Amino acid sequence: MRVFASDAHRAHFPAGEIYNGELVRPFECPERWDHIDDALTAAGMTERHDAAAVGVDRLAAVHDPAFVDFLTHAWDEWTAQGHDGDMIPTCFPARRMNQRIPADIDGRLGYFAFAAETSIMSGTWSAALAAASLANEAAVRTIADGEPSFALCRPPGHHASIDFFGGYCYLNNAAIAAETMLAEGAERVAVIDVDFHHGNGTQDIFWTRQDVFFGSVHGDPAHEFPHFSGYADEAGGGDGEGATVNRPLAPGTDASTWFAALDDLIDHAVGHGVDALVVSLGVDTYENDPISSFRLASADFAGIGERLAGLDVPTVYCMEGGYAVAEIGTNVVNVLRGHVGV
Ligand code: SP5
Ligand code: ZN
Repeated sequence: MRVFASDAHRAHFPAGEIYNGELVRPFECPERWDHIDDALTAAGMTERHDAAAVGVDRLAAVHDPAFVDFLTHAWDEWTAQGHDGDMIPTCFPARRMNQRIPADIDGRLGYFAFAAETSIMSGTWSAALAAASLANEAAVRTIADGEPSFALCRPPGHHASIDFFGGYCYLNNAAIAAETMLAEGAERVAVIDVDFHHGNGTQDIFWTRQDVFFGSVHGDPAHEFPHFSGYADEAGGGDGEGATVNRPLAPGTDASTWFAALDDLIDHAVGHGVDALVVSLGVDTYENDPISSFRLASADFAGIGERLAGLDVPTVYCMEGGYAVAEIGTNVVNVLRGHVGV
């Protein structure tokens, strides 16, 4: 397993997120990366590959240029207004409101956000761009030689869509990896999302496409974030009909039920035809995750890698969520070990 990682993530450490009515230190924090890095090293995965900055053409394959432009300049516009706290969106274009993009930075912030727990600070853009660059580079290298890669992306990406951010995500790293695999010669990519939360951004990006299959197993949106995406009847639209498969599961779901759903997703991906795989790897399905409700034990995580390796295609893992900080490294390494069979 080849590991792509960059210290650039450290520039992103917002002071707070709104959680249960309070401003708390964000669950998505730099120590998550450190614990994964340490566990990889302890497991003998000591080499780290960095990445050249991903080109604007690769970003544009996934994201609206106006959104990328917003993220690039948001902090400078904010500080030019004399604000010095982190940017937290507070006003959103709801049903029947005017969808025109405002001139004001507060208005633009709400326009391009779908959730208020995701702040923007001075180093957010550089960190998000570095994470996307790791995913892109991992995809290039894995298509070139077939060796599986792990992109230690932070911030994560699967909630970010064409033109909105949220759920701790700004650029959709996994979608960028999938597009790069296609650009490098893959013909049918599957994105399998095992994060506790539905990968609404990835689903939205590939909704009308047959060349990218999207399968996700996650907390039922009737009960869990992102609340407005991930129901079982969401199956793709237009030319993408049938190329999206969702398996929402009840709060408290145990490993045997969860793995049955994963096996089902894998069967659908194989049925669809797959020559390359991107895994949105969240380990917030862990039993002690502080914001999630599934019940996978640390040892269970190896089963994820074992099953996905069974697809036997070039594979890129992109890091998504997982907030039990002390155990996140063990859980991630168990997945990767399961994949390579050690
Ligand atoms: C990448 C990733 O894992 N992002 C997750 C972001 C979740 N942020 C909001 C969490 C709100 C939890 N509310 C739980 C409601 C259960 N009834
Ligand atoms: Zn998650």
